[in-house]
Amino acid sequence: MGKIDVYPTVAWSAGAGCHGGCGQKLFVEDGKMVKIEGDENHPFNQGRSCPRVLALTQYMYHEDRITQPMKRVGERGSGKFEPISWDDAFDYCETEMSKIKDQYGPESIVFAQGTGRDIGGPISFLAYSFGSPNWVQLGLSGQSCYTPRLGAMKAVQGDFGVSDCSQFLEDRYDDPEWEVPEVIIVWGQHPPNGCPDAFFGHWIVDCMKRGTKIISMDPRNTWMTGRAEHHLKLRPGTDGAMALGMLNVILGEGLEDKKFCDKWVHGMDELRERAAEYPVERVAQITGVPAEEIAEAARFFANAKRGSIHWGVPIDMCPDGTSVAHGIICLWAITGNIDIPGGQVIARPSHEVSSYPYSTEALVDLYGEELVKTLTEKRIGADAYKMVKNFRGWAQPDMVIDQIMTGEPYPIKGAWIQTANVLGGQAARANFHYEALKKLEFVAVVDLFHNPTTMALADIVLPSSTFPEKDSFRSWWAPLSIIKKRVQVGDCKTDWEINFELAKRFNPEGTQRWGSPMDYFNERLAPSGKTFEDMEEAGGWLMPEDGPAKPYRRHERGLLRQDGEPGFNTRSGKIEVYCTAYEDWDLDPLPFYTEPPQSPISTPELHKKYPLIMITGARSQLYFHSELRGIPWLREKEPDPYVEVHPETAKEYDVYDGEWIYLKNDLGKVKRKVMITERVKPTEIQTLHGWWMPEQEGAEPNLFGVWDYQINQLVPGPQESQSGFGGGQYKTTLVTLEKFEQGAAANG
Ligand SMILES: Nc1nc2c(c(=O)[nH]1)N[C@H]1C(S)=C(S)[C@@H](COP(=O)(O)OP(=O)(O)OC[C@H]3O[C@@H](n4cnc5c(=O)[nH]c(N)nc54)[C@H](O)[C@@H]3O)O[C@H]1N2
Ligand SMILES: Nc1nc2c(c(=O)[nH]1)N[C@H]1C(S)=C(S)[C@@H](COP(=O)(O)OP(=O)(O)OC[C@H]3O[C@@H](n4cnc5c(=O)[nH]c(N)nc54)[C@H](O)[C@@H]3O)O[C@H]1N2
Ligand SMILES: [Mo]
Repeated sequence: MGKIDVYPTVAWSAGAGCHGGCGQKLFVEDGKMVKIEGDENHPFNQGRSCPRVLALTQYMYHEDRITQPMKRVGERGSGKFEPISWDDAFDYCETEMSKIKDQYGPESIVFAQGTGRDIGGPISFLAYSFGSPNWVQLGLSGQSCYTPRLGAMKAVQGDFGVSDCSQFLEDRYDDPEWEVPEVIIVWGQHPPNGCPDAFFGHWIVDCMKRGTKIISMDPRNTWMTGRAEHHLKLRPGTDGAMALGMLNVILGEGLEDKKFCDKWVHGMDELRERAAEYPVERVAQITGVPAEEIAEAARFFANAKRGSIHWGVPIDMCPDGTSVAHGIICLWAITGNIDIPGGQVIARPSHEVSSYPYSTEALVDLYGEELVKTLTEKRIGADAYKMVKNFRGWAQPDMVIDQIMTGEPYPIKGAWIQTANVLGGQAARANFHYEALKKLEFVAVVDLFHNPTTMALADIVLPSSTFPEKDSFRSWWAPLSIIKKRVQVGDCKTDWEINFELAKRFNPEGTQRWGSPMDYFNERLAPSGKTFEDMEEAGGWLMPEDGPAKPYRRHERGLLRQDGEPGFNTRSGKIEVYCTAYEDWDLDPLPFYTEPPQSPISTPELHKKYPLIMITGARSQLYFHSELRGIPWLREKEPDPYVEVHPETAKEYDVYDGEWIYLKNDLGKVKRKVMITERVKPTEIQTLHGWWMPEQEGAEPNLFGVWDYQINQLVPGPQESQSGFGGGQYKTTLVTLEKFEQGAAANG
């Protein structure tokens, strides 16, 4: 046995999936990772880890891992690929992409990513170097993952905000400045299972141990809801009405923080009028939660000295998700719970360093106003939606796929897909995406494994790396951390390395001031006064120092605005519950409620035919979206795609626990295994998304069984939100349940 070295790093991106940022210890022997453990010295996770990280060695050294560039040699979809050198791979991509650029213009290639991780930096770098404005989370209907909430926060309060679990303070729970929130509303998030958006789920549990009481807003029963003071089991997709009902109670009973509102809130009268349209009785009818429970929860929150709201992706997935988020922001704003200990803490990245641009301002900062402006003019969706144009440099996903299909107003001929399994999990209307993407002349996919997307579409697959194999850095809120390469697997390259090499070849003006990824890292890290190397010497991470990135009461101290005046970073300097930015973007400046496009109320006929409301994608600890189904330790614990069915419903449909059945609607049918449980209501079912079977045949038509198991075949689109953000019917699709013998085989 050789010597085992232990190195600290941070988990971000491939391996565990995750947006996290957990400190990890890598155990390396003779250049090979042999074990991984949570780093007890890291303030983010304080030694804790998740099953996905613990199984990392099985992932890194998996026999299916792609470790060389693979060029397609048979028909598309035939599964025939041959290894080629990196030089040949880059030449091939350059040639094919240049052909499309010369004939149709650079905007004719879309640059598609999946969820956050650390892909935003490298992929926008390549897109902007190539000259395409069409950077997109392809298939994510309504761009419904955090973008609606981020956009609403930026517009309404000028800054992002998160539940204060002491994460911005070096000594965490022991820091004398921190106070434990009296109450946290956990709204459409399940902390033990998913750590979304730079938030370590267990922080909520840490707060509970220190006295925090919970209000749970979740249609299902979960570990969390069982420990909540109030559990409001609302009908999926009705969160907008719930927020307005709670505002109605708080304002109606005078429970708002009047001093704070007088000084810091813009538009109280208008909000009062709007909330008056949502008396609890009306909201009870919409949400299915008894009026008195809603009123009690609203009082419980408003009467607490310190409260915050920790929220999740179902809010984005409501129709008009930006407006739902707006309503929820109003709740923490009018109760004066912002920028105080134990409240909603303003989230700025540590040392104001951001690794990738997540707002238009950040894009301009990186690539210059001229380039961003020129590209935005052609960005798909920017004309149709002012919020899409002005908030974030991403194209509108529903419009992108429609445009690929129609070629209007200009043709899309190629796709660069990196860190996304579009067909296997991300896209609603999965079959439509398949059909449209098949039309493309060139598709490159950068991934670590084959999956339905690589198999069906890729002309070339470029192998990327896991976090122990890469240099990168992470700055999403706190701490600012570096990710340091410790091992190499095969010929894999990091996303940064791949995109830099190609970007150099396309090289338009303005994006090539960096010679190497490390130059870019160091430029981005500069506001911290440290280089990548300095950071490494300093232990790998930095917590925020006094200034805009460190709580509390920054609005009073003039730390949030460019002009240095006290106030919030909005036009009026106040939190705009009546939102003037929304007014500019032709949106309702006040929160409102939209009924889901398919529901017992909006489509009663369809509901008769398909009486079950299907919630999809409540996160599993063991998987990350469509990833990790081939990892033995994880698959053993959750071997099959289950559907949660209430005992009464099981009785009604005459199905038993463990029975394979179809979930079905007008769009198709999908196989599931029944799990009888009181986790769900009789009117609802829940099933995990992203299922395909890596052990099955990959070549078409089977595509790893994706058409048997991919639930997004039943999820319709496109979204119908005012802002272009929000919606996507991932949590509100109507279906029925069918026994195998009643129907023919599943799709395809
Ligand atoms: N029905 C339903 N569908 C959903 C959802 C739902 O709740 N219900 N949720 C939606 C949401 S919120 C999201 S964000 C999307 C997520 O959709 P995706 O982000 O597309 O989901 P993943 O399955 O994680 O696919 C990522 C792919 O990238 C690869 N990968 C992982 N890390 C890296 C890396 O560092 N570099 C490279 N090059 N490749 C990497 C993985 O192997 C995998 O094939 O799914 C959406 N789909
Ligand atoms: N292990 C693991 N962690 C992950 C991921 C993963 O795939 N695996 N994915 C990551 C990504 S990209 C994301 S976006 C996040 C998502 O994670 P979360 O934001 O937590 O979202 P979900 O898991 O979809 O749903 C959370 C809870 O909301 C409830 N819910 C469903 N519909 C509704 C509704 O309409 N209203 C309300 N109020 N509640 C509802 C569900 O029952 C569930 O218990 O997790 C991230 N973290
Ligand atoms: Mo997401």
